[in-house]
Amino acid sequence: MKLIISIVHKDDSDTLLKALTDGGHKATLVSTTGGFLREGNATLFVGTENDKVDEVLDIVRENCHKRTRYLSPIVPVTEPSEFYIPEPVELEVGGATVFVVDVERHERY
Ligand code: 2BA
Repeated sequence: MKLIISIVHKDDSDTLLKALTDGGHKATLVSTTGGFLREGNATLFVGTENDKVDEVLDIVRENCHKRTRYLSPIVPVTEPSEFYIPEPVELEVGGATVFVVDVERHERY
């Protein structure tokens, strides 16, 4: 058995959750925060049999989209602001950051 942990953009999370459950997969959605942007994202946990992993990854790939984010750098306090015009930095975020982890044991009580 595997645990598939997918970190996705929060705007994709409801569609992805629906696609997973419509496909017969069990899933848990958690609201999370990215450490770099400090913005809300979403993490989905799917526990599944080994032979279903590719099917789950296909659903994640089909329902998550890459986005471009522009980050405004903080003006250094040492720079006189009239001489320093900060250029926004372009970042490509998502579609999905996925970890596939071996499950040692799974119990339901
Ligand atoms: P954040 O940490 O907020 O990162 C958002 C985006 O910022 C990243 O997109 C990447 O494009 C950029 N970024 C992150 N750290 C950076 C750095 N040190 N220098 C320059 N740019 C950086 P993604 O790579 O698509 O990641 C999206 C979200 O997935 C991340 O949000 C984080 O919540 C999670 N994530 C990504 N890699 C991870 C990892 N190895 N472990 C745990 N979570 C991860």
